[in-house]
Amino acid sequence: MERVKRLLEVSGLGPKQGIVIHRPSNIFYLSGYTGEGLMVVSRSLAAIVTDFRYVEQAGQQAPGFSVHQISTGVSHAQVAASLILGAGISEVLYEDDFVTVKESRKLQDALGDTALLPLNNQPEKLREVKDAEEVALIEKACAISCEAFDYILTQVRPGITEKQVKRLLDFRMLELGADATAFDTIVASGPNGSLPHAIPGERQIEKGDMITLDFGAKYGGYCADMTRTIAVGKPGKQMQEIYDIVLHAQMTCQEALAPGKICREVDGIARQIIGDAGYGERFGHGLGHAVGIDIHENPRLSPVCEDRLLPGHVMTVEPGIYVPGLGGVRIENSCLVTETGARSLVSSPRELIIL
Ligand SMILES: [Mn+2]
Repeated sequence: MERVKRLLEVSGLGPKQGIVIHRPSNIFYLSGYTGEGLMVVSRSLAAIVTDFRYVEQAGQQAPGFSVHQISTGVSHAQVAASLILGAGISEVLYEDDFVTVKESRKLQDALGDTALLPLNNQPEKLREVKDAEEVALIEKACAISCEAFDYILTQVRPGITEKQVKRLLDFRMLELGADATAFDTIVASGPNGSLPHAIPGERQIEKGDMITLDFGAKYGGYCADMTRTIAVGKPGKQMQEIYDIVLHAQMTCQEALAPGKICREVDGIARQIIGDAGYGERFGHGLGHAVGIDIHENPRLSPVCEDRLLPGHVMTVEPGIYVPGLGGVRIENSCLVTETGARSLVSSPRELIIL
């Protein structure tokens, strides 16, 4: 309930105001509940509205919350509205960037004169700074991912397909205790490496290929995110050169992470290094993003993000260079910003591994 209290504080919620949460990651953050439904909180309310399938689960996962079951002909919106109206609330904040138009109309219909106003991502703002418990879960997710990476190095050889590599990597993460993969694993070999978000296919790995593996385990509801580009046999001269540039950019930017730094400026370091090396046009995405319950969270290490880094931010640092027809390199660590600097939660070596 501590997180709900903080949400009420940061939102400056008055006694006649309430908050309805629909986004599953926010519901999980605030209560621990992972099922379907919605949440209502106010100075006097902490409630989960769900259907028969999740009533028992909600009671177990979200102690301190009352659980309200919808019934035939009575929707989530109607149950939420009756709780809100019963508590004398006249203004409701909701996630206007998530709730569908149809659902918000249902809610407004059920609320009558009660105003619906945007919540302005207050829960997501709280989620930016991770507490020790959250960091421990991300660290565990990263440890599982690193161990799966060690394993996959023993499996990759000429003839194996991208899809087979993905399957082995995913299966190993699950064997090591992952709840799931944090996102769809990327395996991009040879020329496919120029696609930053390549979909693993039937291409067989060949001697001389570089292979980009972007993956992460999910553990206790939290995501890991790491990328390594490895080589099978000695790579060509240009790919080796690209690797060295990306490695230099990754190391320099990770070194630069520290509380007080402006996100845009850290991104700028990578853009400078890669630009000076002549590949500026081939690095078209941001340097990194925060990671937590969701794989992509704020703040972003992007050219436009003015946020300052804080202790407790977990940021990816993932520069890349992508050359169509040739291939690509990306190296990514998830890093915890500490009181004095930052440390990587990903321990796998970043230097080129040639199998
Ligand atoms: Mn990432």
